[in-house]
Amino acid sequence: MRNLRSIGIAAGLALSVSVPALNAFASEPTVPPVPATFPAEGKIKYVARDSILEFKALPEYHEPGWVTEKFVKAGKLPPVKERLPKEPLVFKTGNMPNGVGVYGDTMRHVIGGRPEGWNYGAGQTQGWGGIDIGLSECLTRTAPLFQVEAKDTEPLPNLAKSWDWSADGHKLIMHLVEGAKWSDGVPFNADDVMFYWDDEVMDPNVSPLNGATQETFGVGTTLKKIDDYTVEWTFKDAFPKQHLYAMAYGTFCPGPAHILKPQHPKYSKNTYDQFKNAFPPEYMNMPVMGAWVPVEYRADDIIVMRRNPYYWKVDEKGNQLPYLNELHYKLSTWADRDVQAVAGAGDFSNLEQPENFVASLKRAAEPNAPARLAFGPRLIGYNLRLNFSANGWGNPDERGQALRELNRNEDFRKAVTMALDRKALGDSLVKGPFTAIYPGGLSSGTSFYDRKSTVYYPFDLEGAKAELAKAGLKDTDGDGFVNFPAGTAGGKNVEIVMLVNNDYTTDKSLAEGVVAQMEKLGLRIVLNGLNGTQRDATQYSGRFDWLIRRNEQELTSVVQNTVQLAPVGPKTSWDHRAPESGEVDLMPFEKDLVDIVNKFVSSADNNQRASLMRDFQKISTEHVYNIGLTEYPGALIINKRFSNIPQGTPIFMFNWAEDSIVRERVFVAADKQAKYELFPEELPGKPGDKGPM
Ligand code: BQZ
Ligand code: CA
Repeated sequence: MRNLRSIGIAAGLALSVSVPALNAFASEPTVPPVPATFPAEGKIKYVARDSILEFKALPEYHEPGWVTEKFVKAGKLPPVKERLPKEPLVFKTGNMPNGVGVYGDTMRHVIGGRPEGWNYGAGQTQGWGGIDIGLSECLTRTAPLFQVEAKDTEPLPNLAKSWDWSADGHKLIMHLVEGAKWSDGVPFNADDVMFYWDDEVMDPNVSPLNGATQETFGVGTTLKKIDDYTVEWTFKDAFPKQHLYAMAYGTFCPGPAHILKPQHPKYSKNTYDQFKNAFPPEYMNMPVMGAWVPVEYRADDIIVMRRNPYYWKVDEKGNQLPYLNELHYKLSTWADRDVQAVAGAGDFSNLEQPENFVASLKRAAEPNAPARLAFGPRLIGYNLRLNFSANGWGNPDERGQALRELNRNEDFRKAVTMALDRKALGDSLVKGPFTAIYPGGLSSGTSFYDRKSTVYYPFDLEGAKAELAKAGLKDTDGDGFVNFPAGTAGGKNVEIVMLVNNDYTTDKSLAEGVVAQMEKLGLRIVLNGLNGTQRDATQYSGRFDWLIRRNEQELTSVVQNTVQLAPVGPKTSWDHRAPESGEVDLMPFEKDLVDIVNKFVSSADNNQRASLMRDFQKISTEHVYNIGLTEYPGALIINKRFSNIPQGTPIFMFNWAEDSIVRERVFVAADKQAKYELFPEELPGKPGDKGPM
């Protein structure tokens, strides 16, 4: 019989040596628990894609009476028929929940952002919350597709009224709406499309808001003008239908070339900075293709928009849209948007901060509540993202560089993810069935989600500490925080700067939760809280170690902003971009993710696409590519006086609800109209003029 003692010692040694290892796998990687159900109301009524809109000429057109009386008869505007395209975009009555509407009234938005200026194409924000969505009309439109079954969906026509693929699928001929005009009466045509493409997307010195680059539309893609109303895309892949989604909001919404071009450095003595800032918030009546035009701006108070007399969309009776004459954007906070909406002082909110769930639900449940509140799917999620660039993006100092090397160390990332108590994080926002364990990767609310393909490293603090030790970090000076190895960053405590958006209570709550939980692991986190605009600028320049960011469309719809799933190009990822060299230093598993995304984008086979996304989910969660914190449902809050709000509209999927409810066909019945208009019977003035006319 073998010497019992030696077995004992060996076993003992084995036990002692492998204790951390044993602990590390005390919690085997698994799949996330099935999330609790919650009171989601408003089942979506699914419709066929072509039942929503079409382009066609109608026998007659109409406009609000006061426009005819005060503007057309006074010779200030041509007759409405001349202000419309040959074949305007016609919203079909069958898809309008309450049918053809009437003119009048206002929608009062409240937003937490602030306008930098009107140069969307050069990367200026107008304050979010639906402003840029309303101003920007894009080649295609996807937000209303939430009501179309995933299998037969394809982006809707918009500024591009139709498109044809070449036989080999490498070319796409796109036909633009003919005869549409900017809100100042100047024709819209291919020159606007080409200015956006050549002088904003393709110009490396210009970064449009929402970050479109050449790779957004496929590596190597080109675009050229054929004639005033035709442009031609050329793609490396055959039939990459996916790119039609990238031609929707956020990434292909051309600005007015006749106003922008003269300020662009290629055509003027302006610097790129002067170009970007050529249209400050005070510049009124910026020409738009959208339904409303900015006519009044009072800093930290309000932006007022008036109906665009050249808007190129009508209802089936020929009534020129929009029905609503005026839009307000009260410049407040995101949390106040919820409060004002449920109280009836504002008209709209995406309830997306769980801290406000209970109070909002209570108020909306009262018999005389002014607003409807309806929860949608679990599509609001947060991720902790690590800066993976070790070749210079953001010019890190020695400490920052050492951190990025750590971020690239899988043992380090496993330590972080296993030290997160996601249940506690969710409960810190709101108790109840709303929040769910979210390991990272695709949102559980998207049709591409597959729980079995999602690797979840459960909360296990001891196991996490073992992983941290494996990553070579020890607390060498006994103060409770691990140190860099001697010779790296002076062997000082590892100190991680985490970038957070100060505009949201939720972002700050989660950040504080992460700081506290990382402290138990022995990692010292320092918060860098900035407002949304500064956070974006800091993030896009790579000046961060870690980042807490709410999920965007690539994780909630997959088909929108798809290239943001992985570093497909030098500037497509949220947390891994190229330095000046243009090279992204991809880690091996990232190369696999990039391959998968490129294959997904160039595939038209739905089964293959679903399988590719399962592969993506497996690889990205197994390698802890992004570290999920929590996810939960949002609720749409809309004042009850509005009609034509599609039932079950999600606050966020292909885009935000400001787009999905199709505001241009929302109306208020005559007997419910309120007197909120600040500029009744007035229209936008000339570009740059003060106020409406
Ligand atoms: C919705 C949205 C409309 C941006 C913004 C803001 C920016 C981000 C994000 C959301 C706000 C509202 O989100 O929170 O409910 O109204 O505007 O655009 O968070 O800071 O950069 O991606 O969409
Ligand atoms: Ca220490």
